[in-house]
Amino acid sequence: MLKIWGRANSSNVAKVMWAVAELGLAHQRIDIGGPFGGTHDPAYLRLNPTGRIPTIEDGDFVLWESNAIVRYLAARSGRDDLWPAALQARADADRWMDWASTSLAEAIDGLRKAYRQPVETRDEPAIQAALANAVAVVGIVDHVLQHAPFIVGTGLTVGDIALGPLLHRWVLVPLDKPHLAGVMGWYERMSHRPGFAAITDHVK
Ligand SMILES: N[C@@H](CCC(=O)N[C@@H](CS)C(=O)NCC(=O)O)C(=O)O
Repeated sequence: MLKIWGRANSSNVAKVMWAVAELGLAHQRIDIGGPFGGTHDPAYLRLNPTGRIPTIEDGDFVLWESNAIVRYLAARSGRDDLWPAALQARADADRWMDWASTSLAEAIDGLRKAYRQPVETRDEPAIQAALANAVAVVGIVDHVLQHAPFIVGTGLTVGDIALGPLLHRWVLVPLDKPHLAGVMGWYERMSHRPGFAAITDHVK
């Protein structure tokens, strides 16, 4: 059975869990990382020398890096709708995966670091700067999603899956933020998918 190493509240593990749900794959997830520890145990480092999560074991095959895992699982299931077969649609979806892991993750993580401080060390100008940056970055996806139901084409792709946990964190940000109609419409539509709804129960 497919083994998935990583705690459920990790945004990168959540991508894999959403993919597994969409694909209907039997799996076993093992809590590791964060408060569970274990990511620097020699046995885990033999699977994943970065000491990060997620990692999967598919028989003898081991893979780490969440985006690569999501693409592998889609291809393994022959789902060329999820990881599009058409070259340009595939490149488009891949691009959103890369962008999510770099620009979007950086903006959301920066914002979370700024506001999740004890009251006495909260730096309000820094929070507002991080918020303005995040609004600009999330605004890039919002612009696309104002005119399209999914980030690429007319169906769910690995691009949406990579964006999902981070846009969920954006929605949870408890600050006075502008209403981004494209992102909020997408979020509402995704929430009807059991695989996405399940990850939002864990990722906070
Ligand atoms: N680029 C990697 C990043 C992996 C990563 O940084 N994972 C975080 C959790 S989201 C981690 O391992 N944190 C340490 C921990 O949970 O102990 C991927 O996409 O898989």
